[in-house]
Amino acid sequence: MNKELAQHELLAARRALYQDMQALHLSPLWESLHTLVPRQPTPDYEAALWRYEDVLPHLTRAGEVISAEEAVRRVLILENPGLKGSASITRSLYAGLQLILPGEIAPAHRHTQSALRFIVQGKGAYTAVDGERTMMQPGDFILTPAWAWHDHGNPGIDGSSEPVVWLDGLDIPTIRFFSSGFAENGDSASQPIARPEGRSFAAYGNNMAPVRHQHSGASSPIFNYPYERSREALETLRRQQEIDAWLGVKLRYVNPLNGGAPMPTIGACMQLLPAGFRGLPHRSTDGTVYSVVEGRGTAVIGGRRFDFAPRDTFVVPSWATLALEALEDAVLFSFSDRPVLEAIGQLREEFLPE
Ligand code: 1HN
Repeated sequence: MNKELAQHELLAARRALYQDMQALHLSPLWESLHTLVPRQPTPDYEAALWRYEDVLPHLTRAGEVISAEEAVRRVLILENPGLKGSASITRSLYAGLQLILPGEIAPAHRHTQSALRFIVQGKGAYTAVDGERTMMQPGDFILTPAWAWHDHGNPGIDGSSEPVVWLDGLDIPTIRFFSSGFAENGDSASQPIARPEGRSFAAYGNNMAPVRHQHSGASSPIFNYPYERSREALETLRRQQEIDAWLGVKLRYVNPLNGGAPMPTIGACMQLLPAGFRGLPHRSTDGTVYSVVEGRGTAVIGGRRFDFAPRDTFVVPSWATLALEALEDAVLFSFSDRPVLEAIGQLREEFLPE
């Protein structure tokens, strides 16, 4: 028998083996080893940008065709073009833009998925989390920790009211991965108020903590990190010339009780890029979602240019290089699964020379 024929028969025998194994749900590792253990991350989702200008008309139409009550949450999911049908913006995270119109209520419920809200437009809406309400202002970073009761409402302020839009970030795909999701609805649309507004921030938002009351739980006891404070911190630091060549001025939100991330599965940051900033490229294994608060500029993601403007959302995949450029002073909010990667020893980061 010649060598080629022998080879041909061997391949046929392999195919027959694979075929016969199928019914037993067995498959040969050696055919997929390299894909299973790549030399470096090969994310199956893409860099993408949603212009607020493009999304808003659809969100407005959604406001015309469905009430917040009927929808429960009136949200347009920002689905990664590489992950169609998955309701995911990265492999581990979900993002969506939520609209609540004047007078509407999004009813109380709770779930084991952790959520954040980043306020994009409008004033006069509140969110209630575990018995405490907070009014939401553009740029505020708000937490809904796992299993916390939460509802939203838009009563307006001083008789005037406007539509309010925010970016929701949830760890839905992570919880789906672990098949650990639970949810329940509240008894009433608005949960009972147990504490006056501002209690959590007064107790934990000033580099101090109550002496006798022990906060329990894996998430930060602060549930509204106001934009005013974050913006002022960035402004002070930039005036002192602490401009990082890769990140501009960048701060991460912390749980004041342990210095860690605000929630176990989601970390968040706010950064300022001074006008004219041309950042050096960097990459990390946490796929990251950005929301533009102020200023226009460009995110160069894996060599592709995405021009951004206020209220736009963009996503940077794991291990894709990101270089940020700002035409005007720009402020970017971002969130990612970084605390999970850190906890399991999977966070890698590189700051490249150019
Ligand atoms: C949710 O509870 C909210 O509370 C928003 O505003 C988006 C997406 C999926 C599941 C629950 C909210 C959500 C969500």
